[in-house]
Amino acid sequence: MDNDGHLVYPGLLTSSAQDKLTQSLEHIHSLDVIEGHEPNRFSAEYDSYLEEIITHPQMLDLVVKVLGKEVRYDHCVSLNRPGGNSGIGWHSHGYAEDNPNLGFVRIFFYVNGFKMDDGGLKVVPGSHLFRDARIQARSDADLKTGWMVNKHHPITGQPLSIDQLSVLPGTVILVWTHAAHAVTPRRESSGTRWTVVYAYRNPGKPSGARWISPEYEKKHLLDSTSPLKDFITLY
Ligand SMILES: O=C(O)CCC(=O)C(=O)O
Ligand SMILES: [Fe+2]
Repeated sequence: MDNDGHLVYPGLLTSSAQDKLTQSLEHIHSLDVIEGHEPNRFSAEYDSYLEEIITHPQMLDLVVKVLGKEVRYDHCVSLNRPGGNSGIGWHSHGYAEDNPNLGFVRIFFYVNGFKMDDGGLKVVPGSHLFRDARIQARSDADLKTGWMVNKHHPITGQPLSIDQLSVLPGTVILVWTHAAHAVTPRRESSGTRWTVVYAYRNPGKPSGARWISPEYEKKHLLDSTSPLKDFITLY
């Protein structure tokens, strides 16, 4: 995770979790968009199964392994991509550029997986180490001749390169928020790629992506009997 900027757990989600997640994501997809309360951006507030995952013991165990004990929940966004979806160009996200001790991790649940040329995630190993919140390019060629030019992996010394992933259904992928990433278009003939992302961070700086409604913020996600309550403050 720290060398590459991402970590893939192939087929980690059980088939029952995959089924429930698909139902939840179909539900989110079917809801009307209300200005300021877009269901896809506030997915956990619209679906109790998606909400339960924020504090699932295995999820928090994973988050604590990556970020340490001081963690905050940041957002839960559905990233469903129907056939014909255009994907997204190269970009990174920002958080605490001036303090490498503050981490921000995105945990993607690729419920029905993807192929590299069909709604597939692309990454640049080592790119997260530059902590650059402004990486942007429309194509692989633009990234190679632009941001990547003359850059080497700060740990291995190798020239940076693009990794095109293909993953099984039920795959979970962790990505440090500053990593360069992009998504290939979904083929017209393919069904919807069902995906949800959970983001967590170390507290210390304001987060630009913190899609939590003021009402939801008042809700106690960990009940008073949870052993995790003593060391995790989710908000
Ligand atoms: O849809 C995806 O696979 C990734 C979307 C993305 O770039 C993000 O959520 O940060
Ligand atoms: Fe992104």
